[in-house]
Amino acid sequence: FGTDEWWRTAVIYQVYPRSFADGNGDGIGDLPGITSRLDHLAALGVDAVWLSPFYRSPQRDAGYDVADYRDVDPIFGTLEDADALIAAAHERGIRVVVDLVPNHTSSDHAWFQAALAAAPGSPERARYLFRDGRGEHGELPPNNWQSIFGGDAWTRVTEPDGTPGQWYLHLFDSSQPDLDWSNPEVREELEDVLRFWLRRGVDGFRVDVAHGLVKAEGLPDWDGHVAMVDGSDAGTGPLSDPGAPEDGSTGASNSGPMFDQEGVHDIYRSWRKVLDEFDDGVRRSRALVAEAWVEPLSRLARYVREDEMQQAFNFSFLTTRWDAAAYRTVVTGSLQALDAVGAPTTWVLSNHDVVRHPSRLGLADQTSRPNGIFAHDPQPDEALGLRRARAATLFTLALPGSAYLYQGEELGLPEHTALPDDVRQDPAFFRTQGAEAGRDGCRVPLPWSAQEPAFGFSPTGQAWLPQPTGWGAYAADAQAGVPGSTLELYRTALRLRRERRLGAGGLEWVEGYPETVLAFRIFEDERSTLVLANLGTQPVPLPDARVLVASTDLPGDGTLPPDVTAWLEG
Ligand code: ISL
Ligand code: CA
Repeated sequence: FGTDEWWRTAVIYQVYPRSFADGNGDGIGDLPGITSRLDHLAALGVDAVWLSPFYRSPQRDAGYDVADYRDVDPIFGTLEDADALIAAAHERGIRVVVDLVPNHTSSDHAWFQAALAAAPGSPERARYLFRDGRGEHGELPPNNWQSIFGGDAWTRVTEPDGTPGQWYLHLFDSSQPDLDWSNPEVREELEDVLRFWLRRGVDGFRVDVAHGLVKAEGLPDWDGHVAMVDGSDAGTGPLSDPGAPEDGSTGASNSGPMFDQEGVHDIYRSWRKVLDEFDDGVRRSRALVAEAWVEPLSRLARYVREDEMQQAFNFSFLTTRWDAAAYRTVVTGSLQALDAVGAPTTWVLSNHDVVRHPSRLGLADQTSRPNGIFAHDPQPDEALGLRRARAATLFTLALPGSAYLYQGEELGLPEHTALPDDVRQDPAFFRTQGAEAGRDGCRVPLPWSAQEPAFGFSPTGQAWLPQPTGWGAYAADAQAGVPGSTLELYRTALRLRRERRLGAGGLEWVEGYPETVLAFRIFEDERSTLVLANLGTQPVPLPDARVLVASTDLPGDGTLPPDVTAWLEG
């Protein structure tokens, strides 16, 4: 490891533990499974992994409902397995970022169980947001907030004496009670959790719902928009169209009294001090990355400061239409917003909450669902989607800053659009009464081998979600070493990105190409790389320069076909 600020240009690969690799054959991915597949990540050429939650949890929201922040859930393994994974990753020069879920605990957490057993007004209740209901008998929720997964954001408890009692706030599922971050005990406990994992050697934290921890004083009613996980709008009362932000960001942000309150920044400043305690001068800069659905990007940039977080996810590409002007706006807006605070931006095309980008980009109508979750109906054009996805990946990996990859995108995996309702597990699906397909379709267990049971995901052939037939064609062993495969494209792109230090480069737009072509140069040291992405419908002539890599085989007639990106010398 170098002593540099590694996160500035890092390619960070998201592992979703339950779907990555199953070591013990119960059909659920686990930590030993991840360790056994680290060579895949080393060969891919990523700088770090981000592990979605593997802590003790009833798994009602796939681990984003933590019952014990200091232990590994038995389905994923043990603390020793976590130590072994961290050590094995470090041996390969791969840093490890873990997920921290500070906005809410699981309702199974000892604190919440104690709160239920205690009286209103007790210190046990004061760690969460318990309030008396409105109405004559307290039968109405304390305010009108809606859960991001659908329905009221409040659930009423039965008091220990058997009478109907107070309500508690949950921005997500009712099994995810929100913590009260104005309580010093909550702050101390989570800082101690940071230290617990830092002592085990992690290199950083991805902070879940980073914009949500602090709520407006008095928890006032709100008649604005709540952008739901499905991209629809759960706003109560009169809706005003917020319009598309001018910097091209998602339009799917959360705003209102439950999000992006000034007080959150104070929390992250003290976290940063905790991380800096562990600055060893070798693996310097343990990093914090905010998952914050905040806009405009200038507002997001406020999470990324010298004394705060190093990164925030830039979700803009999740909602960008296949249109060169739209991408140009996002690139320019993102670089400007983050340059202003002296930090690199991040680029995200897929994650465990949104439709995989090969499917998203194959949809006829890409504008209707800002957060990318399918209704049951749309059927993407998978061939077109994959072609565009490869082009999108290639120009994204050339951009200055840090890039996040979601497991399976290096295999070109599409969304599983045909999961039967009775196997779905996402609470967002259940709480919307199945009106939306939910997020299971991007969480299907990975195919490692075309030949083995469960495509090599599990030694027994079990898989917690069924894999589509035909998944074998995407298997890692079917693509490794095959020229033109998506896996080889990713490997080549990451190798060139590292060799040519693209993430650290400066971007300059190149004139003289049609409007429908993204054309830019990345300058690094004395060299430059020309990137051309054809988002139009006609081939365009290529300049007379050596092609370093192209997202799809070039025809050899000196043109760049539609839906293809190429990197060229100079
Ligand atoms: O409201 C949103 C967008 O408008 C959501 O994207 C929301 O901010 C997001 O769903 C938060 O996601 C994270 O926390 C959730 C968990 O279910 C997700 O998997 C996780 O990524 C609750 O912990
Ligand atoms: Ca397992």
